[in-house]
This record gives sequence, C-alpha cells and structure tokens, in this order.
Amino acid sequence: MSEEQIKNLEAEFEARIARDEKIEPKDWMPEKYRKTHIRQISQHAHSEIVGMLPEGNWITRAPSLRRKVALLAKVQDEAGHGLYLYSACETLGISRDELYEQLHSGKAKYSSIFNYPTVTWADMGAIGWLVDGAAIINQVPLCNTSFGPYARAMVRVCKEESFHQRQGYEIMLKLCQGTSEQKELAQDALNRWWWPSLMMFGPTDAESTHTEQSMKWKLKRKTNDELRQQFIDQTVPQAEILGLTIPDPDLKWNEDRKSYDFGEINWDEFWQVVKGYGPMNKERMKARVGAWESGEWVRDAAMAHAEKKATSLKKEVS
Ligand code: FAQ
Repeated sequence: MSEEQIKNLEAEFEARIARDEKIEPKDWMPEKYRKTHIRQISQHAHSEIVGMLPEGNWITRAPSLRRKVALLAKVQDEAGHGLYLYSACETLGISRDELYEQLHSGKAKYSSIFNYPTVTWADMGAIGWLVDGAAIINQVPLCNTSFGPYARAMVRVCKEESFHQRQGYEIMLKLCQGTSEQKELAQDALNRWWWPSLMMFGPTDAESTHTEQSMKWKLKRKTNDELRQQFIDQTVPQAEILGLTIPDPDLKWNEDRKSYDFGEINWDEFWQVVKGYGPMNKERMKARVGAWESGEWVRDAAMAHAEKKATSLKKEVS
C-alpha cells in the first residue's frame, strides 16, 4: 500500500472516530490502535480471571448457604467476563493461547487490586462494595468505547457488576448492624481495601502513559483522575450510611469544587505491586499457572473428542 493510501485510510478512520462510529474487527485500523486495544482488553480479561482467586478463597467458608450461593454466582460471573473479554480480544488477531502465555510468563499485567490477601469474611463485603464499585465506575464509560466488541461486552459486564456491588454492600451493611466485633471487622476491611481501590484507576493523569492517546481514540472516555474522583464522591456517603470511617485524615468536602479533597496515594506501593512485589503476586501466578497445567488433560481430551467427531462427520458425508 502506498503512503498516500495509508494516509487516506488514517483520515477516514479518524473521521469515523469523530462521528462516534464503532470500529469493527474487519475494518481497517491503525496498527497502534489494534495493539493498544489488545493490551487493555487482555489486561482487563486477565484481571477478571485472576480476580476470581481472592474471593474463591472464601466460597467454602461463607457464613450461610445464601451467602455461599451469591458468592459462587459472583465468581462464576467473573469467569464469564474474562471469557467475553478474551473473545473480544481474539477478534483483533491474537490467539487465546498467546494471551494466556503472556499472563503466565508475567509479560502481561492484571489489576493491582488482586494482589492483596482476603483475610476475613468482611473482605468479601469490601471487595464487592469497593472493588466492584470502582470497576463499575471505570467500565460504564467503556460501554461507549470505540471498538465494537469491547463496548458490547461491557454492557453485560456492567449489569453483572452492579449485582456484585450490591451483594458486597449488603454484607457490609449486615456486619455494621451486627455486634461491635462484626462492625470492627467491616472497619478493618475498609481500612485495608480503601487505598488499593483508589489505585485501581491507575497512575495520575500526569503520570499515565496511555491516557492521552486512548482518549483521542475514544478507547478511554474518562481519565484515571476523573474516574477516581467520581468513585470517592460516590463512595464517601455510602460509608457514612454504614457508620464507617474512611481511613484518610485529609478527606474533606470542597464546597468550591463540589467534590472531596483526599490525601496522597502511596504510589511507591502501587508500582511495587504492579511490578510483581505485592503481598500476593507470587501466590496468584502460582495458582493460575497451576490451574493451566493441571487442566492440560481436559484440553487434550476435548481436542481429541473434537477431532474424532470431525473425522466421523467426514466419513458420513463421503
Ligand atoms: N494495576 O497509562 P496508564 C475488576 C498500568 S476488573 C496494574 O494509565 P491505561 C472486576 C497500565 O497497564 C479490573 N497495572 O494505562 C472484578 C500501564 O502499563 P503498560 C480491571 C496498572 O491502560 C471485581 C501503566 O500502568 N479493570 O475489577 C494499573 O491507559 C472484583 C500506565 O498506566 C480494567 O482493566 C492497575 N490498577 O489505564 C473482578 C478496566 N493501572 O500496559 C473480580 C479496563 C495502570 O503500559 C472481583 N482498563 N496500570 O505496561 C482500563 O480502564 C485501563 O487500562 C486502566 C489503566 C485505567 C486500568
């Protein structure tokens, strides 16, 4: 293709983005657009899959049958989200095996939040309330992202995240209405999950390497800082209803901005976790790689069965 032809295609592509048209897998797209989408969508998929582990840890220890059923359903939803996202990513010309390889070898990132331990039942409440709450705020704008398969996957994911957030908030509410020990458990979980939840939105806009370009391509519809602020403003009143204290002495309503001011995030901790040195990074990877290896016989059996079926079908046809 000549340089001029590429320029024309690029101009047409930019015009489609400006008109808010969806870009579909078979449409022409700049190579950087494709790669950026593979990066973000696959990191998102990996986050859903690794994100099953901290909660999976509590399925057998849920305090009642009702809680167990709800938690089980939530974790299954997360598996489903991972699968829609991997499928959306595959439409960009990368295979599922390559994506798994990137995760298992440590080349691909997944959300920092899933590298923290879940030490009490109240953590199931805090994850649903805060982590799914943050995920919804981050993902609702993505329903309007420019790449069609990602946008469509997000619609269903967001509906399910909304149930996840409610089940978490309800756990917190019950604990806060319970004994003083139960309320202390809820406060302790909030203390441990608050700051990591704020980190989920990524580095500040000034430090974010991808935001500017991703906003231009309408992959991201809001910046990391905008989303973080929205999360804080929405969550503080919810903590007040619970009667819990947000662990930030600098948190203060700013009448001029009609928003909360908040304290300094520990970005050293964030980057340590992103680079693989968080409290649970090694365990999480060990669990994922272990699941992949011990599932090999299932994949082999499925392939052998598919081949056998295809051969017998061929015989029938001939
Ligand atoms: N953790 O330039 P930016 C969930 C990396 S799903 C680890 O700002 P970008 C559901 C970033 O990749 C949670 N790494 O990057 C659930 C980049 O590195 P790279 C996941 C992070 O992409 C709930 C570098 O830092 N959600 O919770 C993080 O424009 C409960 C520079 O950053 C999504 O993935 C981080 N927190 O913005 C499941 C949503 N933040 O790639 C189970 C879609 C940044 O150059 C239980 N993704 N980095 O090597 C996004 O919206 C964006 O990708 C951001 C990051 C906002 C996460």
